[in-house]
Amino acid sequence: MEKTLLLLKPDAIDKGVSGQIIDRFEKRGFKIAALKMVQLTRNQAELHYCEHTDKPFFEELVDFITSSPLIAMVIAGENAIKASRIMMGSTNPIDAAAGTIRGDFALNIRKNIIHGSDSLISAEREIKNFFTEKELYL
Ligand code: DGI
Repeated sequence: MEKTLLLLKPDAIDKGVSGQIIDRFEKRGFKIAALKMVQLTRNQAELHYCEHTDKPFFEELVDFITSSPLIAMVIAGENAIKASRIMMGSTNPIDAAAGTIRGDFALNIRKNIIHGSDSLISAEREIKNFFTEKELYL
C-alpha cells in the first residue's frame, strides 16, 4: 500500500475547511494511517522544504508554514501519491481546476491550503519528518 504525507496548512485551519478536505480523501477510499495537529519549528519546516532552500520565496514559505498549527496526516492506498496530487490541483490555485482542493479552497500561491508528497522518495523522507514508526497505523 502506498503512503503519502499530507499537510493541511495553517490557512486550511484558519478557514475551517480541514474536515471537508479530510472527507475528500476518505471518500476517495484512502485510509488514514496517522494524523496530528502540530505547529512546526523553523528547523522542521526548513527540513520539510529543503528542496526549496535556494528559492526566492523560501523564507516566506517557512514563515507561513510555522505561523500557526497545521494538520499533518499520512494516508495510505493505491497510487496515494499521484492520486492525492491530482486531487490537490496545481500549485498556483489560480491554475487549479474547479473540483480540486486548491481550485475550490484557495486563490493565492502563498496560501495554497495543502501539501502532498510528490514522489516515493519525498514521501518516505517527509513522513519521517513528522511521524515515528510507532505513530503509523497501517
Ligand atoms: O508541491 P507543491 O506544494 O504543489 O509545490 P512546490 O513543491 O513547487 O512548492 C512548495 C510550496 O512553495 C508551494 O506549495 C507554495 C510555495 N511556492 C511555490 N512556488 C512559489 C511559492 N510561493 C511563492 N510565494 N511564490 C512562488 O513562486
